[in-house]
Amino acid sequence: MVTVDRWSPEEFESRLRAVARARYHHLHPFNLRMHRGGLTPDEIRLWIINRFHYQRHIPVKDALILAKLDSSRLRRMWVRRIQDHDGRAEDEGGIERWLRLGEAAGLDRSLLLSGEHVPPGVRLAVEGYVNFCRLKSPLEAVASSLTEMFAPDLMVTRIEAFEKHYTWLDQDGLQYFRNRVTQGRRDSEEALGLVLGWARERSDQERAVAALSFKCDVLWSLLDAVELECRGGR
Ligand code: PQQ
Repeated sequence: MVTVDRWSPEEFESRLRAVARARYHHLHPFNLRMHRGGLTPDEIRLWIINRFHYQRHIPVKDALILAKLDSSRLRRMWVRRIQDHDGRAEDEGGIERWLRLGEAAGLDRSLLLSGEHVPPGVRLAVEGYVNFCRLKSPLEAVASSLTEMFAPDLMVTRIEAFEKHYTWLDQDGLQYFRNRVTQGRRDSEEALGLVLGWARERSDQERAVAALSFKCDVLWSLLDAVELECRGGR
């Protein structure tokens, strides 16, 4: 029987980072265009509407992960993510802050909440992520969140781009991104610790890398669908 050596923790972590470095959506043409100031106000609005569809499903997928965790310590850790998005009261949390981002861009919150203007490609990408977390092991579900290792730097780039190029948008609306810089760093450090500790075999490590790769595809496909909408849709 051939046994395959487990990667050292350093090798495993560097393989995870390499996947995200090469395939995360910071390289997507839509994001590159956003960062150099090339999006029209309507394209920014379309992106906000479509990304809201992603945002509103994050606490749903986190609840599915929560249900897989078998200790109070882990559930306490993970439930905080749901509170970060849903808030502890009606007018708090990331979802509320994203609705305010929409308002800062001149979009009524009822439009975002209606789910109108969300094309099939975005719906499928988001549903793919939620179902992945519903059906896969805790290791794979948590590993798929590790795109967040790269999200804080992207948020910083995005804030700078909005401050420079999209000054027509009320800058108070950027609070969502400002909060995510710290939340994303903390969330990804916690998730990385779990993934490094749980992956005991080389096959687990490979599954974790594949899960992260899948999540990069989700984010990439979402922006492909937004880009298609910008060009007039299907
Ligand atoms: N990813 C998660 C996750 O997988 O649990 C949660 C979030 C992300 C967020 O709350 C985000 O705001 C977020 N934002 C971006 C972005 O705007 O580029 C990316 C990601 C990500 O990498 O998955 C998340």
